[in-house]
Amino acid sequence: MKCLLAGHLVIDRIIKGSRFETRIGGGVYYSAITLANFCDVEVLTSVGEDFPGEWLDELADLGIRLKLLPSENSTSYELRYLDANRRELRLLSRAAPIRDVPSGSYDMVMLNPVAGEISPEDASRFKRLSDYIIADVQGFVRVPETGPVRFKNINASFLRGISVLHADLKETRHLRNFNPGDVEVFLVTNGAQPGFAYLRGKRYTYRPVEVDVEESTGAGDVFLASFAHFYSQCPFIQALKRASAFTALFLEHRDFSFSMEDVDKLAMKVQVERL
Ligand code: INS
Repeated sequence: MKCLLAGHLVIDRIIKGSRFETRIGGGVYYSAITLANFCDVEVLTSVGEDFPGEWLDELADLGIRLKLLPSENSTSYELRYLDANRRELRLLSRAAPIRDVPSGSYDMVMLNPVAGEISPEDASRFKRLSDYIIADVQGFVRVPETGPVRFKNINASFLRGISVLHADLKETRHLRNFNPGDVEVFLVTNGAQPGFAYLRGKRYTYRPVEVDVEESTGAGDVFLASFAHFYSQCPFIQALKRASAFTALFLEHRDFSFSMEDVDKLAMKVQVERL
């Protein structure tokens, strides 16, 4: 399966209590490393000279092909964790927008912007590259200005017709002209709390697997990417259970040193209910 992912790679500055860590991040990063376990992955992004070369090498070592658009700065966020699932986000700098929509066709295209780098108009152009379009709402509803992250309401009609859309519960309040039934699957996460999933407008709730972790950076991105993969292979409820289990195992290990048997075993514990 040939997948194209677009969005900014990020320099994440993560603060947990008195500890501070600088790591590679960005929705596209977590989604790409997830999909690299299953597919042929290409990432379209934009980074500045300040972006550590060894981080890009790590992605190349995973077999991920990078299409880098030049930029003066890189996108960087400060993530201050209040507890495992609550964080304050501050945009420190922002890379150039992603305007170059490639030609060609893909089995999957995922739009995972984090700071307004993909405009709704360009998103519509990306939609022509595949019949299987996946997107995350996060970078469309954030005001792309440095400082504490603020949200804006958007006309979300450009998202209609896509296959799988993810948002966290807070972000859903900023979608105008949009109903869950406008997309095939709409995944709504709420940290460690039960989330919602809509299949063609029909509402389900699921309870994420409990994990004892210090922070949950990338959880939504791993969940979305793993769901997108599983949903291309198996029915909706099974894909939802597997994605939830896969995400829990990733958060616990912070790598992919677990097997599909582990995923399937844990998936059996995920409760899904039709509402
Ligand atoms: C993180 C992560 C999150 C995103 C943050 C980013 O690395 O990918 O999904 O919300 O902006 O810095």
